[in-house]
Amino acid sequence: MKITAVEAIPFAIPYTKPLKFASGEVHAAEHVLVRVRTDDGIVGVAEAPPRPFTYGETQDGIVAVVEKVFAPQLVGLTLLEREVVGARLARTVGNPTAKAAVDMAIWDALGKALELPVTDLLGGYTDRMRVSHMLGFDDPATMVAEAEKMRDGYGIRTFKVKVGRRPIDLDVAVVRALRDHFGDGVELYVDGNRGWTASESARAMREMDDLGLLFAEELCPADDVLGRRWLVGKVDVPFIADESVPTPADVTREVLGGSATAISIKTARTGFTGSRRVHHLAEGLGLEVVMGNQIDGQVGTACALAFGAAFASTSRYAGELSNFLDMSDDLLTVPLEIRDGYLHRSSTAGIGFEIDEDKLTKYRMDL
Ligand code: MUC
Ligand code: MG
Repeated sequence: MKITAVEAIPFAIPYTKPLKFASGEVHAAEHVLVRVRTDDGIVGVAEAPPRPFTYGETQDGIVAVVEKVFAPQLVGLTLLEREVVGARLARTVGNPTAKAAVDMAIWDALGKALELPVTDLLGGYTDRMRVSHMLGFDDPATMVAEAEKMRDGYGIRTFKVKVGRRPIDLDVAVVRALRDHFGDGVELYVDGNRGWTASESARAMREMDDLGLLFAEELCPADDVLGRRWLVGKVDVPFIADESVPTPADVTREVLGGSATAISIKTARTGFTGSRRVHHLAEGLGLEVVMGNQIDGQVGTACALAFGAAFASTSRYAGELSNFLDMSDDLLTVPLEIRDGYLHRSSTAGIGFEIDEDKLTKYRMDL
């Protein structure tokens, strides 16, 4: 169970349909596959998605920090020393997705060593997650057509609508078109990625008052401290903090400061160890949580699914587990399959997927 190597492999897989939102857009999954090897021949795997517009990380930066900074500090530790791993990673500031991928690859290796699924090691609550699909910026008719395709093709009935554009009327028109088209047959919530001001957000939420929204997420910047607090006090649905809470300490600060009333848990940024801390913190504070998506491929989605299925509160609402549908290809030997609106978690050891080495060879960028 001793760690002998930590590798970072950059790869790129184009999206068939780019995702556009208020803080950026993504045209290709230019991610980093992290592999942890042990002296007994086990290989744990996870992926890090660089999101420069959210965390400042880049693909080259993730490869460098994993191979040059993290690997030398982790080689020689055992898979059971995960708190020591966490303490060593914490010596480096930032780099959330690089740290998360290392953490999850170690859990994957541990599950494989113990011959148990990571979901069962974490909490083993359920075998499935309901899926929510994220609708990126487009005109109302195109976004309705996209939602219809997801409902008809995969049974998905929960949609997170990207908002935060100007004029705000365009986004309001999209949400209204979705509600008009689907009636009460779908759940809708909105994510602004900090695109609006507090007062624009308040106006938009007022105009969408009759649309039965489930949540509102990061409508304006958390750094606009008083404006955000004012807004959250006015909104009568849970206000989800996402990119404003990359660590458990940020969750405490934002929630106690009145800037959030629910949390998006993203395994891509807090791994399994940090996400478990966020989950317990949310439970202690009495907050609802949603499993979020960092525009993950199938490796990252399998990680979010493995964690979400482990606990009651993380599997209560639909998790954002479908962005990979817009990728032209992926890395798994057995692709994830959304059926009747659900993803079933794997019951094999570890996180529960295998990498197709031919596909990795095709898409990796370092050979
Ligand atoms: C989301 O929930 O915000 C877009 C930007 C980001 O950081 O994550 C995605 C999805
Ligand atoms: Mg978000």
